[in-house]
Order: sequence, then structure tokens, then C-alpha cells
Amino acid sequence: MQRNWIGKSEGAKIKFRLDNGKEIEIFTTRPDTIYGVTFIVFAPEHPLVAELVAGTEYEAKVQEFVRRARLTNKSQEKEGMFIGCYAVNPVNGERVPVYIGNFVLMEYGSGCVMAVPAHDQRDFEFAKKYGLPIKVVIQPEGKELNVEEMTEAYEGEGILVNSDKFSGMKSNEARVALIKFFEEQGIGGKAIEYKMRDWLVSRQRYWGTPIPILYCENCGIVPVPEQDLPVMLPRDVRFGEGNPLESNKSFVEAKCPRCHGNARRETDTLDTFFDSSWYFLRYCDPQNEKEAFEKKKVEYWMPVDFYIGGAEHAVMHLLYARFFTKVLRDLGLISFGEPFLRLRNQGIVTLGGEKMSKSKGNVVDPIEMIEKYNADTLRAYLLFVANPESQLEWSDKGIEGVYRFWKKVIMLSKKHVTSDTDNELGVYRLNKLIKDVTEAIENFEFPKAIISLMKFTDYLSMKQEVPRESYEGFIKLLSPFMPHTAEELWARLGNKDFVSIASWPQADSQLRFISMSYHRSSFFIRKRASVSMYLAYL
Ligand code: ANZ
Ligand code: ZN
Repeated sequence: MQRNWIGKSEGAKIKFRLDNGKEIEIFTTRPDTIYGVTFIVFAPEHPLVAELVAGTEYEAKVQEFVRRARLTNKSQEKEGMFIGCYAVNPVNGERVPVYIGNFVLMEYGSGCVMAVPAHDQRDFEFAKKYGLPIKVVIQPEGKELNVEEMTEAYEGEGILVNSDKFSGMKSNEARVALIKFFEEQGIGGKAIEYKMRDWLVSRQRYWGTPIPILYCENCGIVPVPEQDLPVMLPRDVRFGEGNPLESNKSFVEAKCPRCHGNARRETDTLDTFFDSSWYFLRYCDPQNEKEAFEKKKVEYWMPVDFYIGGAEHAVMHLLYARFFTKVLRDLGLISFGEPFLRLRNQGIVTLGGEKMSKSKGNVVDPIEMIEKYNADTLRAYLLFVANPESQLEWSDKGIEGVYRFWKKVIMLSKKHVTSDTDNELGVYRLNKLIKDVTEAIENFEFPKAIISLMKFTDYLSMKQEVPRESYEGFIKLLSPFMPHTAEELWARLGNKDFVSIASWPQADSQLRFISMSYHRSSFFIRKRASVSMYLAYL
């Protein structure tokens, strides 16, 4: 999503000369189609457009078009008009008409496109609508394009035709060759464009962080000196229209720290993204009065190992946070360039296929569920019903199932616990459980972990007495999913500390190796365990 948002496009800039002698540089990703240009299209609000039509018969109509284009949202339907002048294609000297069109964006490239209707769909639709010529300059391999029969643009690769000395070249090679040619002729060259817009850091709001800048009548823009930081927001604000800081005299009026003359305080405040882009660094050293953070402390905690959040943050917050981190690294204030090493987007909870929301009234109150079942059942259900990143459809049946599992765990706790270790297969099962649950947790596959715990509960439930080692290991592994229950059972075993701070059980890889050989020796297995146990263990 970030890559898309940044939207890097590689291509060329080419200079076209207009009737009035002015030059316009046009960005294109397809310089190989330059011989197929049949018109030029400007964004309606392009400043050159007003200049080109000034004093001509087109002026009023263009103004009307721009006004309408501004009112209506960018519609799907392509609309435009001829504005009475021509441009010259620099490679073949051809004169092509100049249009304005609502599909050309002012903010992208140079706000102007060289239209190649045979090979660009938007240009194709525009040309069809306004009866403009279509000229094929790329022939796909194996079939021949014919303008009269085309119902859409051919946007793919192929062999150049009607392209002077470049005819016969492959389109991808022609792109390179043409860029070189533009450079030699001084008419253009390689160019890279990004779709990402500039980020406005200031807002006209009260509740942001003040921007510590003063405007002095004599000295101009003066930063607030360090000893006067932070600039605090005033408390006596009156909300009404616009930013209340502007009308707050005691805030706005200040003295210039340089000449002591009259100065005005900046009333714009920083956007909240400005804070969320580096708060994690401050968290590492929140009491520091001297600086934003001490490098050593930040290096101890950062980067964040695992970031969990909604996908809606992918392109704003998370991207800005990366930019801030890279800038701070370049300034030598930190030594890493990525703030977050791993990311998971959690899914949403739905009911009846729709996102739960108070306004829609389709919510399940967790308190009700806790009263009906218990907190551990609800928690385990939420972990069990879907992987964290998937959408979760609430189901009453589902929580019933997890409640049955919880009851089984309670039943199990009524059994006598012995100090013996389990038989060899039982020891193997415990070991496998440790491995499976640990791996599932690390991979964020909680349903898998809970299924393993369910199976193990069934296994232990078949026994007359439960071996302590297996039972304790089970409680430890259960505790992330049913913490209250696990603590209770742990305490009943006579443990003095919390299970949540007990050491996590370790899987024994040796044991796994030995047990692998059981596989092959089916005779051995049959002696030791029932077939059903063997299948379950497989
Ligand atoms: C001529 C051409 C011929 C194009 C062809 C495409 C195919 P991306 O990939 O998104 O960067 N373009 C350039 N500036 C524009 C603007 N301000 N508003 C709307 N469209 C603009 O798209 C680059 C292509 O988008 C450019 O390449 C240009 O059309 C168009 F067979 O130029 B092309
Ligand atoms: Zn001053």
C-alpha cells in the first residue's frame, strides 16, 4: 500500500512548443509512443490555459468549463474542449491541437499530457468523443491493429511502426533509445514522477502542538528561543468560528527575542501526525527534560519488534513514521532507519456480515458475554474463531463450543495429580504440544494453538490420574488464552507465584528425534499406545 501511495513512475519529460512560443514539458511513461501523439490535453485549471485563451473567442467558454469542472466531482465521463491553439511535436514537427480535459490532473507531472489515443485508453475515449485522429505506432506481435476496427486502445508492448528511424524497434528498447534521442536533441530526457502529495503539517485548529515561530515587524520570521520552549496553548479560548488562537490577543501578541519589538505568534498548530510520527522514540525516554530523547535509551528499546494496528494507518501514520525515522537517522540522532520491524493489521469484527458499530446497533456487548459465560471463554473464543488479520464474524454457536472446552478444563482439574511422569508417548505428546503452541503463537495463528490445547485436554481427560509434569506444562501453555483459569489451577497445584511469570516450557528437539523413529516401528507403537492415540499424534 505504501509503494502504491508513493506511486513511483519512470518515464520521460518532453518539451512541446506552443503557438505563442511558450514551451511545456510533458511527462509520459511511454516515450515510445511519441510519433502517435495527435493532440495535447491540459488540466482545465492549468495557469497556461488562461494565458493562452486570454482575449480570444475561447476565453469565456474556457472559464465556464473550469467553473463547472470545479463544481462537479471528477466524473467518469471524459469532457473537454479545444482552446484555439496548437503545439508542435518535437520529433516530427507535426502540429497538433491543444485541448483542456477533465481527466488531466493539475497536481501530477506537469498538468499536461501528450495524447496517444491508439495506446492510452483515456486518450482513446477522448478522441472518439471529439472526433480526433488516432494513429497506431505500436503493433502487437502476431496481429495487426487497424484504426477503423479498434474499440479500445492497445496499451501493451509491441513493435514500433510509423515512427521514423525508430520503426521496427521493440517498444521497451525504443523507450531507452528515444530518451537518449531526446537528450541528444535537447528536447527532453529521463524523468521520475511520484503520486504522493506533499504533507501539510499545519492546521488551523486549537488542539494541535503550537509551531514555535514568531513574526517580527523588523526581523521577519524568528524561531522562539529554546529557553522559552515549549510554547503552551492558552486556556482562555473562545470557540466560535475558525481557529480560536487567532483572536486570542494574549497568545498572539509577543515580543521579538532579537530586537524586542512587536511580534505576532504563529497561530497554526501542527497536525497530529507530526506527533504520531515519533512518539515511540519519546516513549523510550519520557522523563527527559533536556532533549527529545537520549540516543542510548532509544537504541535499547527500538526498533519496535511488532506493530499491530488497523490497515487504515498503512499510508499515513506508518509512512510518516518511517520518514521521520529516516530523517532522524540521517541527522545522526538514531542509528536505525526503520521504526517497526514487523506489522500485522488486525481484522474487524462483523455481525450479520456488517462491521459492528454502535450507530448500526449490531454490537455484541462483551460484558453480557462475560456474565453469561466468563472472561476467559470470551477471550479464547475471540482468539479461536479467526486469525488476527482475518475478518471475524461473531457467532453464538462458536462461543458455546469454546465454553464446552473451558468446562472440560475445569473437569480435568478435578482429577488427581500424580508426581509420576507420563509414559513415553505421553511425554512425546507434551513435547509436541509445547512446540505447536509456541510456534503458533509466534506465527500469530492462535486458532491453531487452541486446537492443540483442546486435543491435549481430551488426551489428559482419558486418564485416571494426570501426571504433574504434563498438567503443569498444559496450564502454562493455556495461560495466554485463559489467564484467569490458568492462574487458579496453577495456585491449586500449590504454586506460590503466578503462572504468567513462570518460565515458558521448552520443547526438546532430541525427544522429537527419538519419537520420529516410533513412526517407522509400528510394532513398537502398537504395544505402547492405542491406534487412535497414534493417529491423533500423527
Ligand atoms: C503518453 C502516453 C501514451 C501515456 C501511452 C500512456 C500511454 P502513470 O503511470 O500513472 O505515471 N499523464 C501524465 N500526466 C498526467 C496528468 N497530470 N493527469 C493525467 N494523466 C497524466 O501515468 C503516466 C501517464 O499518465 C503518462 O504517460 C500520461 O499519458 C498520463 F500510450 O503519455 B502517457
Ligand atoms: Zn525582531
